[in-house]
Amino acid sequence: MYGWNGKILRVNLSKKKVEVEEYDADFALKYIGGRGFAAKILFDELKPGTDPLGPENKLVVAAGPLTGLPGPSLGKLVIAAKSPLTGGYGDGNVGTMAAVQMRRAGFDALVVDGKAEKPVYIYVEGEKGYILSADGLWGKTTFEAERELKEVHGKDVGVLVIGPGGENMVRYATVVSQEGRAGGRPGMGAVMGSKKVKAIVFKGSRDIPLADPEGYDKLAKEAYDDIKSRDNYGFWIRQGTMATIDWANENGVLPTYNFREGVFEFANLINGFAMEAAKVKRRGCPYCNMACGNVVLDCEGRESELDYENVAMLGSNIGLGHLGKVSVLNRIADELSIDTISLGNTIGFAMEATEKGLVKDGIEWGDFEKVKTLIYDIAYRREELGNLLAEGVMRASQKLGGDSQNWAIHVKGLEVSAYDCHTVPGMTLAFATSSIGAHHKEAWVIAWEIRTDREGYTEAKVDKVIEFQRIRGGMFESLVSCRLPWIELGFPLEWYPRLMKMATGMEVTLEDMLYRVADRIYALIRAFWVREFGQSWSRLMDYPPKRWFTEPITKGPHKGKMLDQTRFDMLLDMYYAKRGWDKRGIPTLTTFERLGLKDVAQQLSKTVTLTQ
Ligand code: PTT
Ligand code: SF4
Repeated sequence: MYGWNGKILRVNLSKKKVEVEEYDADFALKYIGGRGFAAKILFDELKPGTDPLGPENKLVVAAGPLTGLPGPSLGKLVIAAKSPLTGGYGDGNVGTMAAVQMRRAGFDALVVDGKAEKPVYIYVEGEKGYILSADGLWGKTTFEAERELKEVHGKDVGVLVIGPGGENMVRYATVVSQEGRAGGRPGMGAVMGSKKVKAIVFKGSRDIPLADPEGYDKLAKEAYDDIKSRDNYGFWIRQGTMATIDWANENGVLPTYNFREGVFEFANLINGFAMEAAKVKRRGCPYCNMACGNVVLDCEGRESELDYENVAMLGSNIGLGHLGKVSVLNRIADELSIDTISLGNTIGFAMEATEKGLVKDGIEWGDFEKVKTLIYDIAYRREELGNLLAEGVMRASQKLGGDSQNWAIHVKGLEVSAYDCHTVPGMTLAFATSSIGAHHKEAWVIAWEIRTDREGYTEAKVDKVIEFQRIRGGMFESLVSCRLPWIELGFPLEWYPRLMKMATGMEVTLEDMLYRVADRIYALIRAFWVREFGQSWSRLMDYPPKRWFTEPITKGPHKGKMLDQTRFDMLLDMYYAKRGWDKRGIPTLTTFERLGLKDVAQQLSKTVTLTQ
């Protein structure tokens, strides 16, 4: 094979065993890489009911056939496992040298199984893997640990690392790299911590075998030039995702005060221009020529890398209108390896619970000093409130009771990311049907929706959600490649099959990737969820937070508006029908067969009755 290395490294920590497994072209073409590989491995190898924080869960780090090649924004990987936050399939995407070095070390994926007796880190080099002692590293922040590992193994190694949040199994602990890249919102860092793995270090030295290396280089150069010639390139380089603060506020979708409102009175103090004033440098993922990591100095004089989601969730959503302070919270979250989205969502929830008297001596809106302490309490699971919030908003609301479940803003247990949906039914459907819980990474239809027909409940919106899920959740997550060149600068999708052809020698068309591979991955992930929840699975799992249906927005241009439950249900029915899923949201036998997943259907039918 070309493009793919054809090898997966398997590390069993309980047995202290490391093995190399080979896979063939059929597997590669059916699942491509990244999320496709991870979903297949987790469905096939995890028994239903596996404890996500137990040794039987598996952590999969997976790349795709283009990952690690010089070329537009190809330095990313997927990290996946059964999620301790949701109980379903979980994954995240990180841009990191670890992606490049894993591929250059000869592997397309790493699967970690079992649990170490004492803290360890996994070191991969020269087509081999080693389990090494993490004595002296455990307890350190992600920044400290990565620096120490680089001192030992060299500054060019790729490192995936957790901090105290992951070690203490905060259910939304993430995995961090390069002091400002993070991935795995649904608790992938907690899974690493449960296995006592502090870090995974990759060092590569070989070239990835390509079908046409010269042709590939020429094409990649043209692709880079195309990106640079795009109209929005200059502004993107200046603000990156931070420009979204103004856009979201102007359009009334900036999450504010625990998703009660869509506009924030201090938005101009945390927007892209405020960021530009504090910016000291720009960083990015490997091989990216539109690097968007905006590094600012926070108000403690330390560097912090900002993105829209971080700032919205730790800014407007918790009532904090001061970018320097938001930057401190963001940097601490990275040091401790806690997902900023779930963190800001959960803290916003705690502030509302305090306001409503459900939490005594809790925390007020915008109280920076108290939030800072609370983040450490969450990471170390100390104090009652810290420990409660470390469980995530779904479990916290179940424990607090009252009507708090109505304003616990999550889907399937994953906290909603930074878009208020009181007035955007299409984006609501996107959150509801995302394959890991409420994440915007798959169908970010909101900009299109606001531009076209904001409040309509239309078939066009269902089509758009599915189209974006195919492109973003299917193609980009399996390739594995950054989607921002396409979504932000209009870099055409047609480049990817061309690059694939040069790299792999295989003719994989866009149609194949979107209508076969992507749909297959969605059905497979859905099967994983349904198998886990068994008889208790129902379409209610795909319902968005109650707040958006029951409490209208009270401020801004959309004052008085909210969603309509009956019409949302109609959208959901339409979505299921178009996907070939039944009214419970379960793929039918015909759908599984059409996607080459007969074996999955057989497995799943042991748990639930499948319809024709
Ligand atoms: C992603 C989610 C996002 S999405 C953001 S900011 W965004 C938050 N970033 C966090 C962070 O930082 N630190 C932290 N402790 N927690 C964080 N949680 C949040 O995680 C990121 C970019 C961004 S910035 C986005 S949109 C795009 N995401 C991509 C994706 O998902 N897939 C893909 N093929 N390409 C993507 N390109 C863009 O990458 P999750 P990164 Mg991230 C510090 O992880 O779990 O997927 O959630 O990867 O390397 O940091 O790049 O406005
Ligand atoms: Fe990474 Fe940003 Fe480049 Fe995407 S555009 S690869 S997120 S630096």
